[in-house]
Amino acid sequence: KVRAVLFDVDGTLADTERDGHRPAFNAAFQELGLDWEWDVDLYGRLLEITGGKERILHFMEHHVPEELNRSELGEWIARLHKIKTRHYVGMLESGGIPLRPGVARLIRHLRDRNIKIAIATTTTPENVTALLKSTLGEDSPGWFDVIGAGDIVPGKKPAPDIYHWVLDQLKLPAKQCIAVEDSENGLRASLAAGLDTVVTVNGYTRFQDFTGAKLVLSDLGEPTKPFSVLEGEAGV
Ligand code: XBP
Ligand code: MG
Repeated sequence: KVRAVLFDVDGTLADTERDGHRPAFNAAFQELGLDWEWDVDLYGRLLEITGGKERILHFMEHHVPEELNRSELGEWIARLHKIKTRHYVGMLESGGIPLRPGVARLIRHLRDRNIKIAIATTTTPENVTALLKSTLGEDSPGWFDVIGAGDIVPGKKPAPDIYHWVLDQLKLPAKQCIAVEDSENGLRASLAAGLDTVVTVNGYTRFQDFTGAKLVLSDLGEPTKPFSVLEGEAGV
């Protein structure tokens, strides 16, 4: 019996990467007077590195190695990333990013059946709360039994750390839970934690390797008409 569903955030709950995180990184670069610009293709490649701070460091190593000479590099990246988070949260607060199809319905369905819901993500905690509040309402972060996000674990996805942490907090064995992911990195993390996983692909992830997933879907679906109408038409 399924006791809990663990949701990834970016790419799974909402299409946040291309038109959310990416422009927020670019706005932060601009604010610090850097002439870096992450276009859609480059960002797709950079997504291989999970975690915003880790992604910035990787970009610097490969594209602007001379910038690595900055003193206190770690602190400087953290400051740049804070600016990025401010831009991203601002975007969410102005209602910029909707949930993907079927997400709100599935969450409602699980809550109605007393199945626990949780978040297991690499993104920064503020980003998660801002997304949930702006799409599902002010009190929605409280619907989740556990929210695992960001730097609370040492290893980001594809390491299973965040899933282990969330399962620990839930006090449930992996076998009684399901993960919902959108990417190969996310799937590697959930599988390594022993979770059966449903993958909902998006523009950046659809050609990735989802070997081991229980199910790979284009999205979580939304009926084109209310269920009552569909049932009437089917003569149920
Ligand atoms: C996706 C990530 C994050 C976001 C950016 O996480 O790897 O790094 O791209 O967010 P997930 P931050 O799919 O696990 O939700 O800049 O806050 O890291
Ligand atoms: Mg994801």
